[in-house]
Amino acid sequence: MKREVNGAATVEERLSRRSMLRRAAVAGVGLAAVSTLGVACEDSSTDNPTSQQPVQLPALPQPGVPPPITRTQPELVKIPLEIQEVQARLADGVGYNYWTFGGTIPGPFLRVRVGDTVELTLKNPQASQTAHNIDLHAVTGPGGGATITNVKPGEQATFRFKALNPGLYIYHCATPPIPHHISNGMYGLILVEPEDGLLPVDREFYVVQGDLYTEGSTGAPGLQEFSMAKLLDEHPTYVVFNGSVGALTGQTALRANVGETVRIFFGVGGPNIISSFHVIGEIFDRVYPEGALDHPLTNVQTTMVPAGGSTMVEFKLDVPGTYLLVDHSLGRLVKGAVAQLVVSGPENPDIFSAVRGP
Ligand SMILES: [Cu+2]
Repeated sequence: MKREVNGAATVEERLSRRSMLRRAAVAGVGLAAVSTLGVACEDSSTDNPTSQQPVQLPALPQPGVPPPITRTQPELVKIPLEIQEVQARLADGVGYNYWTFGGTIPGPFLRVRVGDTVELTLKNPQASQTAHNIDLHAVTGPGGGATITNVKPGEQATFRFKALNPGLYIYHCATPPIPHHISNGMYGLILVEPEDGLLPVDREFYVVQGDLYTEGSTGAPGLQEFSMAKLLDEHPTYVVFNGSVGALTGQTALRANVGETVRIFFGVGGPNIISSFHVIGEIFDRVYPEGALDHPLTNVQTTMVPAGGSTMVEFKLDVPGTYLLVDHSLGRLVKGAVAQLVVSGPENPDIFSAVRGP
């Protein structure tokens, strides 16, 4: 009996060592995120029963941010939203069957004004595999709209709500099993602007964190299946900004110039993981905690964002270079939780300069 136990332990140790090595390889790439971020795919065929050949799938497009609202009176705002279930890139060599609002993760940035009546139509195309709905946290009413918008493939539904409370709110699918729908990409942000609008800034960015659970381990190649067991254990395979590893890096990095003030609308779709949101090399001049727009904090390093919650941060850019947006639970960097903000412009040696390098 002892031999068997020891034998089993040895195999387990060996598998665990391999897994750690693979993760370390991935971590190396993660830490080199400034240049080439991506989860490297090491061949895991020897120890991973779900191992497959790498797949090269296109990345999902990135959603934009509509301009600030300039009108001073409430309106009826009609929002058509179509669900899209799409196969796309999760990481280098890794694919996933995403479920989305409008074909992007996060879904479209919805921007209305307090007092507006919103008429939202949710359409689920015939080609979909499953039913969906939408729960917007900006809604006052049962299910946040989910009870009215349950749409099977080929159906559509419309409901109206009055935006009573200004703030930055998550919306998500609430069809059971809800965390599966959220994990697959069904979340986004709706901004309800206060009557006087927001402070003017030079640029606005839209970033939402989410956690994914796949049968294969982090970086295991191929089209990966969803793992309910890992979701229930709250052991994500990936923690990402905007749907996939490296979605906001390289060609699709956030970009701004020295001297500009930027705003990041940041949400956590989850379904499980809370974010310690931080920008390496910057200090948030203003943080609007939990998406409450009334009373900003000033001079904040890291702000906590709950699952199903948001924050809005603003800061002025003084020094050029590449800044990393991270969840400061930094193990998640290895799982994809990093984006780049590339700042161009003249050096500012009064604020930052090397005196003597290595
Ligand atoms: Cu759904």
